[in-house]
Amino acid sequence: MANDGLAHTVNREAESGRMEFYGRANQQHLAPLWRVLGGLVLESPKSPCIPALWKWSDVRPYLMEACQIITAEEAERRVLVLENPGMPGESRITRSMFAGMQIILPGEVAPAHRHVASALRFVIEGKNAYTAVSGERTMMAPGDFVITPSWTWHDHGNLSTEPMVWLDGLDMHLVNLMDAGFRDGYPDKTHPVVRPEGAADAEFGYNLLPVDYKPGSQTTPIFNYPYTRTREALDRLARFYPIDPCFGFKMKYVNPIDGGWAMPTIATWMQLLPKGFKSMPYRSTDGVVFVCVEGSGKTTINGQVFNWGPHDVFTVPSWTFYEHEASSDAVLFSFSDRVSQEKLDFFREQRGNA
Ligand code: 1HN
Repeated sequence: MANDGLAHTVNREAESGRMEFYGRANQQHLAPLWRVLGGLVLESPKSPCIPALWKWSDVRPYLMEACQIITAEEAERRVLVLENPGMPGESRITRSMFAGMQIILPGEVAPAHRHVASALRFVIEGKNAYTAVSGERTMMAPGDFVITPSWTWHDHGNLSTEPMVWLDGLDMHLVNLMDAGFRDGYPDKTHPVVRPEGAADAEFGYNLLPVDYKPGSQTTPIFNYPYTRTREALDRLARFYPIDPCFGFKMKYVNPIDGGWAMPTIATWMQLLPKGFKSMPYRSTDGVVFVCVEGSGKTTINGQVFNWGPHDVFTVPSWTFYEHEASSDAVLFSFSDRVSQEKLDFFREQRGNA
C-alpha cells in the first residue's frame, strides 16, 4: 500500500519532468518518437478509407444537372469527384487515388493542359468523343481504357450528338505526397493534331514494334485499349484457362515495350466473373476501385454487402477482405496503386481468410 503510493508519486514526478522536457524540446522543433511510434509504424494497415458504392442511377442525374450549371470550358474539366466517405473533402477514393466522373456534351471541348499526374479514363457512356494526347486523337467507346501519361498535353472533345461520360482515375495524391506536382495550360484551346488517329495502335497495338523504337517514358505508348479486344480476350481465355478462385478470369493491362503494367503508378485490370461464380476471400495492401462494365453481382467487403450493376463504382480499402459473387456473367474493370507498391517493395496480399 505504502509502496504503491510511493510509486505513484515517483511516476507523477517523472511524468511532469518529461512533460516539461517535451515542452522545451518542442521549441527547438524536436519531438520524442516514443510518444508517437505506435501510430507511425503500424502492426497492419489501418486505412481511413471505408468501403463504398456509387450507383450509376444516383450519379447520372447529378452529372446531367452539372451540365446545366457549368460548361466544360468554364469548369476546365466537368468532373464530379467520387469522395471516399471516410475522407470527405480530400478528393480521394482510396488514400492514394483520385476518381471522378467526367461529362462532356456534344460540341464541347475540355481545353488542353498537362500535369505531372498520370490519368486513366474508363469510358462509361457515349460515342464519338475523343481524347487527344500529344496531338493524336482517339475516339472512345464504352469499356475502353484510355491513358494520359505524365506531362503530356491533352484535351477532349465530343463530336457526337450524345453526352459522353467516363471515369477519371489519377495518381495526383502520390505526386503531391512527394511535392512533385507541376501543371501547365496550353496557349490555345486545343493542341494541334499532329499524328493521324490510329497511329499509336499501328505502331504498338499488334505485338510488333517499329524496329528502332526507343521508349521515351515508362508509360505504355498504346493510349487506348479498346473494350472490343479486351472483352474478346476474356471470352477466349474463359474457354480453356483454369479459373482463379479469387479473381475469376482476370487480366492486367500491360505495356508492350517491357511487359510491365500499362502505367508506371496505377495498376489496371479487367476481369470476367462467370454467372454463379463466388470468389474466395482476398485482401491486399492496395485499396482498389472497381467499375462494373457488364452484368451484375455483389461484393461483400468486410461483411458488408454491395450490390452492383452496369456503371456502378465501388471501392475496397487496403487490407480488407472481400469476395465477389456474380448473378450473371459480369465484367469488372479495376485500378489501384499496386504498381507503385510493387516498385517500392510494399505490396502484400492474402488469398483466403482461413
Ligand atoms: C484532369 O486533367 C482531367 O484531363 C480529369 O480530363 C480529372 C482531376 C484532377 C486533376 C486533373 C482531364 C482531373 C484532372
